[in-house]
Amino acid sequence: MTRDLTITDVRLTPILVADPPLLNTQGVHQPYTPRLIVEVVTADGITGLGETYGDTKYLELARPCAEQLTGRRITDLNGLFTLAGQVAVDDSRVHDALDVGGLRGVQTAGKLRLSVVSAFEVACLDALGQALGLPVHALLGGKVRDAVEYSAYLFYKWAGHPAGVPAERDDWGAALDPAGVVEQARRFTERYGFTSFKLKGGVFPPEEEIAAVRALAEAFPGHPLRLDPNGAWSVETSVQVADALRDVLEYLEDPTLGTRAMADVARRTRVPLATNMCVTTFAEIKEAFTEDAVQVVLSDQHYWGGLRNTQQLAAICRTFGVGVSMHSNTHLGISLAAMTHVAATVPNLHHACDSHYPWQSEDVLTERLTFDGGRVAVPDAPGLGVRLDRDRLEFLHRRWLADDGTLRDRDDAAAMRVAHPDWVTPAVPRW
Ligand code: GKR
Ligand code: MG
Repeated sequence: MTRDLTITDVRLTPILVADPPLLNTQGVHQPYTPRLIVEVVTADGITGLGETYGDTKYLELARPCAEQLTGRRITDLNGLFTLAGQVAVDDSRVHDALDVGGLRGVQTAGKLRLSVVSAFEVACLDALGQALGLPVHALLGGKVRDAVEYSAYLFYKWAGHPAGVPAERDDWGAALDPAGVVEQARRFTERYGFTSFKLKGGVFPPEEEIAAVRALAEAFPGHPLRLDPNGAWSVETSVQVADALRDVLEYLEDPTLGTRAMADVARRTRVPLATNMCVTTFAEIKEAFTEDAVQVVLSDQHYWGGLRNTQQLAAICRTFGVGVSMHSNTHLGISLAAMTHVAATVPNLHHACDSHYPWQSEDVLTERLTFDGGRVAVPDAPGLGVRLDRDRLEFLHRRWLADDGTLRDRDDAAAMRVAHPDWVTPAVPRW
């Protein structure tokens, strides 16, 4: 039967999802965080799903793109880049500004466009897979593994959001010292079977974070450990931390800001350096690889522009003998499914991927994805292999509609000021 792959409708639904009070160097997560859910509908009535950042600037760009998608075919994936490139972006919103809360390096109009394209690309692939009866990984060339490994993403954390702030409760408790971090890690292993651990750092002075990683090493001997302060340290501090933890770290992630500083650190330690901040676009690869500034690049299908760009990045890393794995920011099951499909096709994926998913108690799917032994089984059902729960989507959208605008743009420093009115985003290097 011939399918009509023409796009007849595109639906964009901004939502707010519950997020626990996770600490990072800029502040703390808001009680609710924005995401954008994309639905691409074909003439045959097939609906493909995509997901990306939901802050206003993404939504403002996604809307005109969505309007122009109608009438195109879901197979025209390359055309998505051209289309997004033709839509004007208000540069004042993004130009050379450090990403607030997202901690993904410098924000540019180009990166913003790619983050929007990625959601449309995933939705088109989901629809195409359903039309052909093939899983997304098959459209990407086929899986080379049946399950994708993820690491436990540990955060310093308050027990709850500040009193009086509307928020969902979580049962993780506080984690503000080495014992709390180890306890959180234990719960991650009990609940999900993770065997490698990443601690989000840049929150407390480096000695305290070194102590937390040491405590993890003692509690989980031989397990891969990572520490990521999102560029909060000077070169000197980064080298000291690397020295202090050289026997237990799988890698140190973005200890300091910028390719030059990362290269300085890399020259002075044998601990591999990973990044989702200084190599975030194809244009940034040449300098970083020439300077040997990073040994592992953490891709993210959202800001790299989708699943096929992620494969291209992985191929470049393979060519230059640089490791590859995956970055995560607060996300739901559609993105986890997309990430799992593409990760399944990358032969040189030798590090467990990051995922915030265990922190997200809410989702828009009829069935949550699950971690078994720290792994997500690669779906073999047509498309992404996930289904939208329209009532949940509507519920989370109504929360977005009810918000007066304070939560629609992620701002971890503003969230911190609710508890600590004097808080200003720390200047870097912080230590
Ligand atoms: O969720 O606070 C967070 C993270 O710090 C996130 O914003 C980062 O983008 O997880 C990310 C990272 O690895 O840098
Ligand atoms: Mg990182």
